[in-house]
Amino acid sequence: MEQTFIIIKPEAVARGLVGEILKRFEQKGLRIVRLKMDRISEDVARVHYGHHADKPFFPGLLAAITAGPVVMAILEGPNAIAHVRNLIGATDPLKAAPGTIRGDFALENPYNMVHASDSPETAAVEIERFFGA
Ligand code: 3AN
Repeated sequence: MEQTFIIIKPEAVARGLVGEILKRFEQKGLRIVRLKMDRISEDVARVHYGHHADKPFFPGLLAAITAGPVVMAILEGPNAIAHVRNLIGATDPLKAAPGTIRGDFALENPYNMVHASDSPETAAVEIERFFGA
């Protein structure tokens, strides 16, 4: 069993896609083990996206993730990290295949609807960051 962490971003919450997105993870067979709605502060966003701090799109990324409430979850299942990355699709909505969440609902970055951990190491750090130990 593996756990991963996802954020349904403000643009997806604003468009009423929370149920649709959670449904896709559930119908795949992943189990929701924690779930909450919250806002991400700018300080936490700076840490969460720290690997992009030197990029020109960083201010826009911070603005997008702090723009409104998000829904965060811990999902569990065999190979949960890879399954969730497959379900959300490529980072760039233009390259995300139809049938994926980003491929079906997003047009351009930074508004790609969902964040998901990309490795066991980041999953552990992000679960701790947003849900505590
Ligand atoms: P992923 O979210 O697929 O793991 P990252 O970690 O490279 O991809 O990117 C984090 C977030 O930064 C993306 N979800 C997206 O919102 C934003 N982003 C990535 N690349 C760009 C870009 N070229 N322009 C604007 N925003 C971007």
